[in-house]
Amino acid sequence: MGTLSSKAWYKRDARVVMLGLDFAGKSTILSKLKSNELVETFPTVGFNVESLKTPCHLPLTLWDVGGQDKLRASWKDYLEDTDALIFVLDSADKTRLPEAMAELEKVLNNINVTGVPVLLLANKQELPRSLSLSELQERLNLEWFSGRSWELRGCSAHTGEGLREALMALAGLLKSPILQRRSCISTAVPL
Ligand SMILES: Nc1nc2c(ncn2[C@@H]2O[C@H](COP(=O)(O)OP(=O)(O)OP(=O)(O)O)[C@@H](O)[C@H]2O)c(=O)[nH]1
Ligand SMILES: [Mg+2]
Repeated sequence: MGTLSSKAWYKRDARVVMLGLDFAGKSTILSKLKSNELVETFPTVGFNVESLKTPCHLPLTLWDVGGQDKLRASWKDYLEDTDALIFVLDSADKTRLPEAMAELEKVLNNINVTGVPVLLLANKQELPRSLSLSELQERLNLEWFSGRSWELRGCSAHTGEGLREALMALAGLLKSPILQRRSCISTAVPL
């Protein structure tokens, strides 16, 4: 295990991993955040990664990992040393919501993300058929989030709406809870 100081995000860019089912819009979000452009995407095989800054200038490295079923077994490989997780939901796809929730539960149960803050991004909010944040919240099991900071935010990678606010929320999530978690680890592990 590395030392506390080598892991502290404030000594390097925060490492943020973005997961979610295929077609949720992760890569579209990443491009929109990076260049403010709406690009045509292809299903991601492997990952994309970009360096970004939050509106309050917090530097971060954002990993966008492919979400197709056969790729999900590799999600765990990205979770070590992660400072925050973003889980993207397709708000307009009610049919696949149970699948998305099941994958979210699995990720949150991964030992490497114990206590790591989570931003749930309900994407595609501009579509008229999309579920509202309160409808989505009703379907979450709040027990999955015990012992960690989390937020549910809506956005649209197509219009860009909500993305700036999402980054602000992410910055807020990154600020203190992770330090608590790290100091818990440092006292629990004999030096
Ligand atoms: N209407 C709408 N469509 C979106 C939005 N964001 C992404 N999409 C579309 O959703 C489809 C999938 O987007 P991607 O960004 O490739 O999805 P992904 O989550 O990266 O998918 P994988 O790489 O397979 O995991 C594309 O056709 C996007 O244009 C949005 O906010 N609104
Ligand atoms: Mg992708």
